[in-house]
Amino acid sequence: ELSKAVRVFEVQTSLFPSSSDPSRLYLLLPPLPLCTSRSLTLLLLPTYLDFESLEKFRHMNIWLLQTLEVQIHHFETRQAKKPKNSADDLDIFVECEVHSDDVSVLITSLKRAAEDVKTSREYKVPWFPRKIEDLDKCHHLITKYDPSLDHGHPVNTCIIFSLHYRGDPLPRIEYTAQETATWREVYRKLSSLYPTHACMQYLDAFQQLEKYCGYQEDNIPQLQDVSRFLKERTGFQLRPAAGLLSARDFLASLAFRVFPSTQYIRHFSSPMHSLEPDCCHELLGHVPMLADKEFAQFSQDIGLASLGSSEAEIEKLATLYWFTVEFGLCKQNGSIKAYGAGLLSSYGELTYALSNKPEYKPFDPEVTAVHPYQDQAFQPVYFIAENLEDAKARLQDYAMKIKKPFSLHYDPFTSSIEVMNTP
Ligand code: HBI
Ligand code: FE
Repeated sequence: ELSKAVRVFEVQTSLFPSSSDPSRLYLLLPPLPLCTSRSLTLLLLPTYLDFESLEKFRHMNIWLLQTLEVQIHHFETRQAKKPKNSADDLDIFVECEVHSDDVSVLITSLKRAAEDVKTSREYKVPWFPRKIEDLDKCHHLITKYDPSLDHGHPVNTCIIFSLHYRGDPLPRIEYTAQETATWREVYRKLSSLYPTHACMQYLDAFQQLEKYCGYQEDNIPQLQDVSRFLKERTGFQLRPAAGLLSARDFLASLAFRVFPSTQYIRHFSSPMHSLEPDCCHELLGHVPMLADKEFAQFSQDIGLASLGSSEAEIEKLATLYWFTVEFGLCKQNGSIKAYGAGLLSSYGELTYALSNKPEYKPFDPEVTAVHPYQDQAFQPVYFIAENLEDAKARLQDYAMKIKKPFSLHYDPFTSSIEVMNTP
């Protein structure tokens, strides 16, 4: 009976972006005799096996722990999926981390130790951050700013700072008179539209930001103050970004209620237009909405859905993000209002979006996620949500249908992701 204990391994590998990074490995061991999970560690495991298996296991352990420098992250017993003879059969589930280069060595070796090693169900899950500090490893710019191209420009310091950012306090920037003048122009024009065009969640937060966070036409609010404000409201915090991040990296931040924000301001020659995000867009577009509980949850949910998802899924989630967080409209008291940041930070498009000229469709994640979008001109179509709660519920339904070999749980106390494997 017992000698058959080490029979099947199911191996899942989770690939990290570069081969020098560790890979996570999930070993699902087959049913073993009943034992309490508390008494179990991989090193104790051999005591539950017969001599032969014990030897195999001992070798494997020494080898796992010393030769390959495997780190055991998690160990648990769970009810066997298909109990064969005994109702007490348990699966032993081990999660460990090993260098990518060693994965094949490990699998070969498991094959020697076990009767059957299934690698047919091998999942290649893209690496994703599990705790907030991991975001340092994945803030890759897709448009790399080259400081040597643009010396005396005042935005240099913030950009260089963001490139080296490692979770330090957000820097306070002394903006130039010219930058403040650009902000003033944008602020004046946009705030004249808000009462009629922005949703009530936005208006509420905007009022608060004027009261507590230095939102005024003659002052560019400091990200540090804004971040503290958001943290109190919804737990969201800002993190400096030097420019456009990849969709995967950007969305991953949202999973931790971290919003990557640029800190430089658009060029004064075109105050009403900026193709790249700048702090007018972040502060006037995104920040007020992130102060709303429902919207904050919606944003985090898109982020959580992105973790470990395939490229194709990321593309869809980025599209959903685009038509909601950036260009979303919602119904409110019988009229249509804007909640998307791309709209709320663009005088021209905000007017256009609510002009009855564009095409409107109801927000439906399945449809929205695959709709082509425009990043060089006004959107061809806008999606209207019934309200933010409804958008959130629909998004959650959508996210549940994304196929992954594990389920994720966000632990707000530690700001980390718990991964529950569902092999
Ligand atoms: N990066 N800094 C920054 N700001 C964004 O709004 C942003 C990004 N990268 C990707 C991105 N938005 C879009 O792809 C979203 O649809 C995810
Ligand atoms: Fe944006």
